[in-house]
Amino acid sequence: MEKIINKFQVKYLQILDENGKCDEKLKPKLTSALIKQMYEYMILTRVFDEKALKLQRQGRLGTYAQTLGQEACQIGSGLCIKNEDFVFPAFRENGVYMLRGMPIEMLFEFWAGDERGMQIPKNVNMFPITITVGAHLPHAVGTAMAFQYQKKRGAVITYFGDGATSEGDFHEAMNFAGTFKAPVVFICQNNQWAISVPVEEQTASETLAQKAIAYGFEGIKVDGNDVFAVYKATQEALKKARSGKGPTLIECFTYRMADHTTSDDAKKYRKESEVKKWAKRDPISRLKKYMIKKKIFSEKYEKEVLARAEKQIDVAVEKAESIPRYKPEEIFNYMYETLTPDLKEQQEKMKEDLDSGVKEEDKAEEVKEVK
Ligand SMILES: Cc1ncc(C[n+]2csc(CCOP(=O)(O)OP(=O)(O)O)c2C)c(N)n1
Ligand SMILES: [Mg+2]
Repeated sequence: MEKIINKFQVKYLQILDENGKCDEKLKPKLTSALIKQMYEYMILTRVFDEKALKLQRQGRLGTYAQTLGQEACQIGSGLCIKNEDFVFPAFRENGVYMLRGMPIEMLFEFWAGDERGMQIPKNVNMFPITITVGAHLPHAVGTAMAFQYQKKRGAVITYFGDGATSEGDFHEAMNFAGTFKAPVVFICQNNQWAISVPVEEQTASETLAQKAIAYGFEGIKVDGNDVFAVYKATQEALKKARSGKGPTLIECFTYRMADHTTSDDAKKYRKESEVKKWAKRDPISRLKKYMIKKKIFSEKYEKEVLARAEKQIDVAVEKAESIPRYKPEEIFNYMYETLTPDLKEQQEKMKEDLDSGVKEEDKAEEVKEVK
C-alpha cells in the first residue's frame, strides 16, 4: 500500500505592501495612536542605530551590529509583548530593548564594552544580548517550560537570524517546544545573510517557517518589512502560547541593509543592486506612505518625531559616557556570582601586574623571548 498520509502548508502574510497599500480585510484593529507609536519607535530605533555607527567610527563604541532595515520585525513584534512575558534576544534587538523600557544609556554602555550595561533592570524582563548564534534558544524554551510548571501567565518570545536555524541549539529548542507545547514564540529575522553566507547556502528548505512543521507546530512566513503583518502574526502567536496551545515559528522575511557588523565590508560578497532593490522596500517609508494616505502624518509631525528621538539618543549617549569606567580586573566579575578559584587567581595576578605597571606589550615580548 502506498498513500499520502499528510500534506503541509505554509502561510505567507503581507498586509502593507511597499507602496503603502493596505489590505484592509487582513489588517488587525489598530488605533491611530498605536500606528503612530509603531512609527515613532521605528524612528527611535533607526536614530539609535545611526548614532551607534557614528560613535563606533569615532572609536567611542566597540564592534556594533546594526538594526537598519529590520525595524518593523522588532517593533511590530515588540509591541505585542506584555509585562509578564520574557524576551530572549540575539544581538540586533536594540529596538525591542528600548520598547521594553531598557535605559538607552545602558545599551550604549554595553556596546562600548562595559558589561554593566547588560545588568538589565528587573522590570524589562529581557535576557542579555547573546552573541553566540542560537545559544539562547534552549534557555528561552526552558523558561517557557518553567512558566508552564509554575502556572505563570506569561509567554516567552525569542529572536534569532536565518543563520541560527542551522545550529543544533535551534533544533533542540524547537523539539522541546513542540513536544511540551511550551508557551514560546520563535521570531526568525530572515535578513537573508549570515555574515557572507546567503540564505540559499544556509538551507535547502524553501522557507524557514516550514521547519516548525517537523517539530509539530505552526510556522508562518511574513513580510518582515511590513509592521502590520509582523504585529498580527505575533499577536496571534502570543495568544496561542498564552492559552496553552503551544509554540509558533514566525519567519520575518527582511533584509540586512547594513554590513554584518562594523567589522565587516559587505561589498566584498554581495551586489549593490540587491541592496538598492531592498531600499525601496524600507519598512519605515512604507508605513509613512500609509499614514499620509490615512491623514495621520504631516511634515511637522515627522520633524517633531525625529527631533524628539535625536534628543533622547543624545541624552543617553551623554549619560553613558559620563559613567565612571571600571577597572580592568573587574572584567572577571560578570560571569559567575562567586569567582571560581582559577579565575580568582587570574584576577589577582592581573591586579598585581597592573599595580606594578607591567604592560600587556611587555608580557607579549616575554612570551616571544621564551619561544
Ligand atoms: C556559535 C557561533 N558561531 C559563529 C559565530 C560568528 N557569527 C556571529 S554572527 C554570525 C552570523 C549570524 O547570522 P544570522 O543568524 O542570520 O544573524 P544576523 O547576523 O543575520 O542577524 C556568525 C556566524 C557566533 N557568534 N556564534
Ligand atoms: Mg541573517
